[in-house]
Order: sequence, then structure tokens, then C-alpha cells
Amino acid sequence: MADIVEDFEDSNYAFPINFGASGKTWFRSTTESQSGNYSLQAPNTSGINNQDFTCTITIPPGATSVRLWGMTDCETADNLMVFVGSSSSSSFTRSGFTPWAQSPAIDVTGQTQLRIVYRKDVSQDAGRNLVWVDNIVFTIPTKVNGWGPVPLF
Ligand SMILES: [Ca+2]
Ligand SMILES: [Ca+2]
Ligand SMILES: [Ca+2]
Repeated sequence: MADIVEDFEDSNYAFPINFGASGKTWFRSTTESQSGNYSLQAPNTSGINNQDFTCTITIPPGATSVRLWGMTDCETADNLMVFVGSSSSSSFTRSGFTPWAQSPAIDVTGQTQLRIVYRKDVSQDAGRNLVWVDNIVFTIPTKVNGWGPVPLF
């Protein structure tokens, strides 16, 4: 197994990250962190409702699973969600006030995009109205006979 890790402790990223639409982008923040000093924080969306704020990650070629940590301090009707590829079903959802928790291993086999979304419902903010992600770890399997990473394409 080989792991590709992003802990957001510097601005060099282990895989391409699109932080979102201009003006309301996710960003590196020291407000909260699962480890170290930095995490990935959703944009300030106070007063903004009925909208998704999306950070799109390019999945490293050959990766078969990903795990990440999430924390939320927002309204219970607003959600931190993680979507694989074009799926509309979230693989990891947190809402309300929840301390740091690690996602299960999420299957990303054959997929190229992972979307991290702060989804605001139709009304109301609560708490700090923020969500965070830290320590994103993609796993790339290696063959047991030592032939190296399994080619996907
Ligand atoms: Ca960190
Ligand atoms: Ca880094
Ligand atoms: Ca809301």
C-alpha cells in the first residue's frame, strides 16, 4: 500500500485541488485542525442559503480508497458532504456541531474526482457556520509480489 497524504500544513498539495467558485472558495485555515495547525475550511457563507460550496479534488491515478477527517459547527440542516465522481449520494456526511471524526474508507476505484461540499439548505445559519476537512489520505494498492503500483489505465 502507498498512501498519498494532504495535511494542509503547507500550500503544496499532494494532488490537484480546485477550491471553488471565485469569491467563495474553500481555503487553508488555522481556525481548527485535526493535526498540525492547518485544515481546509469552507468559505464564509453567512446569510447565504440554498447553495453548495464545492471543493473538487483530482483523485490520484490508481487510488482505490480515500479517508478524510471532518468537523462541523453549523446548523443541523446544513451539511459537510463528500461525493465520489458524479454520485449524488454522499459517502460521508456531518452536520450540526460535531468534533473531528474520520470517514470510513471511501471507494474511489476508477474515479477521477472527489467533491467536498458545504451544502446550505433553504434558510438559517447556526454556530460558526463553518465546516473543516483535514488529513485526506488516498490509498494506492501495490501488488504483493513487489511489482509496484497496479496500473488503472
Ligand atoms: Ca492539518
Ligand atoms: Ca501539503
Ligand atoms: Ca441552514
